[in-house]
Amino acid sequence: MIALWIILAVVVLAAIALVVLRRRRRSRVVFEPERAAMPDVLVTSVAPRPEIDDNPSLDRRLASSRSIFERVRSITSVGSLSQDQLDVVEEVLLRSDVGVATTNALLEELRAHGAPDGVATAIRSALLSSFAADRSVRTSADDGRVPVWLFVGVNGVGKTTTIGKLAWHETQDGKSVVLAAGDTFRAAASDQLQLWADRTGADIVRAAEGADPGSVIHDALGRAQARGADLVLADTAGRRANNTNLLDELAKIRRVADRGPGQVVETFMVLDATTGQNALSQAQEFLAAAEVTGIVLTKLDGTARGGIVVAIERELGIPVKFVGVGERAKDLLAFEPEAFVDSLLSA
Ligand SMILES: Nc1nc2c(ncn2[C@@H]2O[C@H](COP(=O)(O)OP(=O)(O)OP(=O)(O)O)[C@@H](O)[C@H]2O)c(=O)[nH]1
Ligand SMILES: [Mg+2]
Repeated sequence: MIALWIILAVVVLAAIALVVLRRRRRSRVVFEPERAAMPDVLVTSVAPRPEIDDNPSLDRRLASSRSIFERVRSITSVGSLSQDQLDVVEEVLLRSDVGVATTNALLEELRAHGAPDGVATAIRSALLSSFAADRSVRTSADDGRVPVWLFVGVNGVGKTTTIGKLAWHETQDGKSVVLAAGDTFRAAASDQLQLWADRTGADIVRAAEGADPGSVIHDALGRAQARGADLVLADTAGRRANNTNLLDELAKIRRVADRGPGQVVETFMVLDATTGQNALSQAQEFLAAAEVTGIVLTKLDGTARGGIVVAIERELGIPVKFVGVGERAKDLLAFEPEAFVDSLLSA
């Protein structure tokens, strides 16, 4: 009898469990929202193409740096300055990356003598006095040797792009140029330089990934001499397994480039302006390893705060010879302090 009751209870419980499970399953059904009807025509109108300004003015290229100086441009009073106005000048100059030394020198001058011709004029002469006089670029070597421009700098600063832009400028000028793909750290580096060679008609010497950069430079010099080329532009790697090797390697490349048919007439250290004061500390390391004769400051079109040009020249004592203001061939300018400072300070 008890066994009968137990069987009955089990049957009833099983029936209840079955009903509950079915309900649950039903409640888990996902209802997909109705799809929106597809439009008959996917693109109804074509947006107008953005206007491509082939040769934007310096003001437009330096827009980000110019905006920092806006507050001092708006101080139009002449004579002695109020403390508030001095504070504005200090803040703007520090924000612009000109550095503490230039900022303090100018503030002292403004406190002592005021700004008889206006603040913009006072800043203009303070900034211009920080620049070196000579920024000529050497294009010929001694005794009929092949002139070499060597490019050094950490990765990503714009060495290869700068070489491409200069190859364009020089070939436009009627020079025959050989590019030496001395960055053998990764294959893509040579491919990137090859694109510039194709674009500009410059000759290129390259080797497989991992090859000795010195031998690439050596071969490029041989090619340049055989063909009577006017200039060799030598790319280098921005990184190695560790940085000590990189600096050693640069010194070695330099020795090779300066031997036999070649003569290094310019060593350009390429710095990225958007890295601000970090660019300065980076530069110090390279200065020790390579005899740098000029700086190329790239990416001044970006979020850079143009004052870094002033700090670099003042603190490193090496002239900025070119500035990069974009990614295209035309976006490399010979650096002219007056035009640059006027662009920052003109209304
Ligand atoms: N906006 C802007 N971008 C630039 C400028 N110069 C270079 N670039 C960009 O910066 C990036 C890095 O440039 P690269 O020329 O490859 O730099 P690199 O020093 O050769 O780098 P590694 O070969 O890695 O050592 C690229 O996307 C360039 O297009 C410039 O003046 N303005
Ligand atoms: Mg490169």
